[in-house]
Amino acid sequence: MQAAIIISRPYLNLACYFSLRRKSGKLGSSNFLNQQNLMGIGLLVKGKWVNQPYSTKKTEGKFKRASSVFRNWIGGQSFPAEAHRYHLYVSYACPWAHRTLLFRYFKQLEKLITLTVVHPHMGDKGWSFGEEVDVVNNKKKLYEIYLLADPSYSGRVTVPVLWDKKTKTIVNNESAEIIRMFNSAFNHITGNQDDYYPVHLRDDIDKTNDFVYNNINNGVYKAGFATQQNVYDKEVKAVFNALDYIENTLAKQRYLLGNTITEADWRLFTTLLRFDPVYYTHFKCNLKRIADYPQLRNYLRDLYQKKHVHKSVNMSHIKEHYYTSHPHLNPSGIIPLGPHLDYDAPHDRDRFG
Ligand SMILES: N[C@@H](CCC(=O)N[C@@H](CS)C(=O)NCC(=O)O)C(=O)O
Repeated sequence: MQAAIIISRPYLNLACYFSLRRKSGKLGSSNFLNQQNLMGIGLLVKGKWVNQPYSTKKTEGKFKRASSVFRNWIGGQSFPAEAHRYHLYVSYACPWAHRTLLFRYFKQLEKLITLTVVHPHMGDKGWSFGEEVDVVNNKKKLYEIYLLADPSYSGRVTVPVLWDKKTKTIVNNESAEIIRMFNSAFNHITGNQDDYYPVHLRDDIDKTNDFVYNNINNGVYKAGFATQQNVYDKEVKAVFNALDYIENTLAKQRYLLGNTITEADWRLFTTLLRFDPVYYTHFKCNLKRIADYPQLRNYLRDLYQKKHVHKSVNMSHIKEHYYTSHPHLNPSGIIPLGPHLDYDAPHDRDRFG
């Protein structure tokens, strides 16, 4: 009976379902399953934290990601590229934040741009620093950093965040832009000229990014957070159509844009890495695993084995975050033990040179 309720109107009836279970004594009083956690993640409204999960009420069961709010650029007069001035807040779990971690390593910015990693569990009041000390602002929760930048901020409190220690504000909280800045803004300081967004490939990179973002990076979220069967069906099919398309491309060339590794590869990488351990089960993207695609599984290993990439990957954080932070998807909070993955296994991509 209760299962029928949850299947017919899953999201709206969660609170009701759990309150019935609690009254009937079937639900323990563990920290994980308390009422606040059932409310899920929240956001800031005019500077006040409001417990409010992503709602699909007005979007016919579809998950719509909000746009990032802080969109300043390093390199101009307000935010010049300077060593030791900027700080990055990330989660190891988040695929968007993961991009910025990768570029911080690739572009030798570790000594110039300091780092704070949030706790893997995103619970009541969103991301927190857990045991990690926020050495820059000495706060406990990420939303407090947003309030330092704008005391009346309204919006989601997301990672990554690029913080300016000098003016004490958020420069930018959009990963796609942060990696572009990291790609070139500090070149004159580091001497590192590696370019993941070369001028002659920009149009193609932008088109590929759009395709990968809509169908794969954000596609898995649209499938996983859908609250209507027809929406889920459509989104999952879009994910796998896109993966099939890329599988085809990668049968002919080493990387997405040919033989040059670009930003587009790294943006795809962070989703592929999480696919089999998380999205396949947690977001129900289970028509195939990446391990079932001969090109994609080798491509994933190829990228994983590039210099610095290991340092950016924390699989236990990834799994802990997803499986414990979305109680509407995984009410028990149990983290699956498998699958056993070996991204260090040999790959066949050298055949393209
Ligand atoms: N557009 C943003 C998206 C960042 C994002 O959604 N991050 C997630 C973690 S994977 C988050 O912090 N979510 C918290 C929330 O939405 O409340 C970017 O790419 O930087």
